[in-house]
Amino acid sequence: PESLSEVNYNLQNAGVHYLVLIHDLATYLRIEWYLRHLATHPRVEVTSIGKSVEGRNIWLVHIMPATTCRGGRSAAVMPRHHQRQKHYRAAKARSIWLEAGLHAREWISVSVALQLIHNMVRECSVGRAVHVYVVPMANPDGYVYTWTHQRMWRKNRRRNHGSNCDGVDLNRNWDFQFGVGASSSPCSEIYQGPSSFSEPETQSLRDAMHQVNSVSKLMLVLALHSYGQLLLYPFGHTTEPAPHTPAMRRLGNIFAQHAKVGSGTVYDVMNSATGLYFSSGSTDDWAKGVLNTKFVYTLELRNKVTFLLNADQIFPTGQEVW
Ligand code: 0X9
Ligand code: ZN
Repeated sequence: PESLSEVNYNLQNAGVHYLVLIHDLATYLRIEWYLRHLATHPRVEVTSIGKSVEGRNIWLVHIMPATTCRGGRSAAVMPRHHQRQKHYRAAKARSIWLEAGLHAREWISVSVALQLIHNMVRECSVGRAVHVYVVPMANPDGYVYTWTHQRMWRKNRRRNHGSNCDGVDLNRNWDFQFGVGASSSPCSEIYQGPSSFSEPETQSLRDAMHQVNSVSKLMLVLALHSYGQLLLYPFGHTTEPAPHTPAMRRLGNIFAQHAKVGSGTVYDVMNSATGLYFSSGSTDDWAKGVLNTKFVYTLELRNKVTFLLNADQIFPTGQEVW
């Protein structure tokens, strides 16, 4: 996208007639195609953790520790997850969980997750001793709907029983302080659903996170959202400090400093109830309150005024998070 105007200019200058057939290739199908391609990499496993309301797969990308990785693709015989764990470490392995695209219209979060995956797979220096798990598109039905019907759709695509309004806010549907900072009205943008974990998307995420946490302890859970340039730490239902708040603040400030130095983008590091608004039933609060994960954040990406970013913002946003 950053060279689009230059390409247009050069084609016009050279008198070349051209026709734009596809305005943006970053569609749902294109992303699935990329994930299928990614699965052929020796350090990567791509699995479906479940299906959405409309039956789409929810993909989980597992990037294995890079302990024997020396760059390139030479490590073609690198053993898979279970074999690998016993030969490289006696202690329990550790892991990181990244979630993106839980809110349909927050496209930049999906793009950033894909960039992070790409960089991690390419660079051996990262993830030497940790398993990295990424769900790049946690709400595929909503994502597709924002391309085909309504750009500003937020929720999943549940047809709510007894209502003309569709969708459940998947970041209000988790079973931690369920219903405290959310709406019980199906027409609300922050509709919590009929009960906690009523939705297949949140059920799949919950089960996969439990599973990962039991095999390799989750040290960091990071939920990518937009917008606002905020790094939020739990909880959302209270301004009372969650466990490990000083540590979360310290690490959060390191992130913010580096983002600022790298690209000048200012991220504020705050408690989510203070920094944004009161809300509950979210991924981050569940990870902190139920899994007791030490480092938990919601990262509200660029920018500070709108969900709609110019295409030339995609790459630099990924870079500053990387
Ligand atoms: O409201 C949300 O779900 C998140 N903001 S967004 O604009 N992306 O919708 C913030 C969630 C922060 N975390 C908690 N409140 N637990
Ligand atoms: Zn969001």
